[in-house]
Amino acid sequence: MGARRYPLESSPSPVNVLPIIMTLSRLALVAALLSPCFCLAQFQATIQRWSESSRLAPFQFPQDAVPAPSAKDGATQAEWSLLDGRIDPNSGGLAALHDDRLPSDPDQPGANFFLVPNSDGGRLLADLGKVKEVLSLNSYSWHPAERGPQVYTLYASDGSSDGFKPGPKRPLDPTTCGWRKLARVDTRDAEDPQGGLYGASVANSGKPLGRFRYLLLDVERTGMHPAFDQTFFSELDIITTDDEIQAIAVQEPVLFTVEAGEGTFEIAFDLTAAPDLDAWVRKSLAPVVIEWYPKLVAMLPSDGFTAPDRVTIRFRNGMGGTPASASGNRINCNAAWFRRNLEGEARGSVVHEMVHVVQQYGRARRGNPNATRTPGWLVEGIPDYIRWFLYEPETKGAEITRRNLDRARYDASYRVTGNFLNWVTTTWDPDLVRKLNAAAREGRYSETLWMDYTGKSLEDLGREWRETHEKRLAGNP
Ligand SMILES: [Ca+2]
Repeated sequence: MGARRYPLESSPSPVNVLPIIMTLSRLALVAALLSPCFCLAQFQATIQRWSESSRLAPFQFPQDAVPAPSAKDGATQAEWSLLDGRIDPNSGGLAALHDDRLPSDPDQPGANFFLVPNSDGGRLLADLGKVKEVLSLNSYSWHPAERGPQVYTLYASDGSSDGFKPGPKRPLDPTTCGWRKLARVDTRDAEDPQGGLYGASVANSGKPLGRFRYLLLDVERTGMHPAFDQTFFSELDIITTDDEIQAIAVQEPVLFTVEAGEGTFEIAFDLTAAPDLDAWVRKSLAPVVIEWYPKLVAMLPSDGFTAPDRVTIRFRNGMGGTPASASGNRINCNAAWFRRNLEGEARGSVVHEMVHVVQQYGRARRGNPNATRTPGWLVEGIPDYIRWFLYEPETKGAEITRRNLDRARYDASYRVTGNFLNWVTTTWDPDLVRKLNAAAREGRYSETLWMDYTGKSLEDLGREWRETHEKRLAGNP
């Protein structure tokens, strides 16, 4: 089994308050010193991140600078409440923060805590039930893109001081009502994309942070996306000297990794959920992927575009009726469906999903609000054209027959559109798919392109294509 780790950031990266102070202007510094609310964070946070594609033993960070998540820690039994903000109903709620369970997938809303889109974060309160000696607070998050990074300020209190307020809502500064500011955690960096596994640990070099009963997190949005930038918090641990913590059992992913394109690409097959498919993947699927991923990349170029060089093909349970899906550089394969179709459509479905990995049509809209949206029938038609007419033409899987002639519209998507694209390609423009793909990826798809490429409108092409099939089927009953 090949298995490799790719730490993006393996050394502790403390959030140091000093440089922040030094960048304040003189005026701001004076104002800050005059303000009774201004309070320096007392501790630094250690931050570690795994890139998305590593996904080896989730949340086990290099050299354990950030410890792996714990079970039966102080947070497990604490009483949690949300003082400000609204919990996203698609999330796992507050329970996901301290249930001693971890997501098994980079994009698993129900296994994380997060706030509603378009919101400015919120405040989380943990009541340990009594004053305990707190050693550290560790926060973990996991998301393929903008919802990975964490930004929050940590406060703590033993609840004993005069004027202590147990639930200070925004905009009240907790340090004015009996709280200490322990640290500010900000895992963002300039690197893009921001996806991955994040761990942050607020600790004091092995010594206690202090004796506290209450911990308060003022959580901010990450600012990485206009709406969807609320962190997917997977687990929060509060480590105290009272607790006999245990490790959360994490299954080591079973990975089989291959190189393609003379080392340009690396493709990892994640067989954790389907170790029984190991032999088939090695013998039957891997050779197809090694041959076809570089071919697809070469077939679908556009100016300045670099296709993902690391792809993960993961076999999963619980995908219902969906055979396979793709998101970013990840392909999910329905293990149950694959087991039934190993000698049938299994390999071709991976070819289809690999085309989606190369398409990356979402990119244009991220950088350009005026980018056009490519219609879904074409997004799905291109992979099926490549699959049925270039990868496995001998299977004749996208034929128009008497049975499906009634449904033969150019925009019927998947294999019907694939058949249409094949007809336009062979009849009018052999370079059609390459050009359509480049336009779609660059956010400039428009129906007029069909006229530009073939001299005929899309509707006319669709009608002629259908008539060709009608004539063929009439003359060949
Ligand atoms: Ca825990």
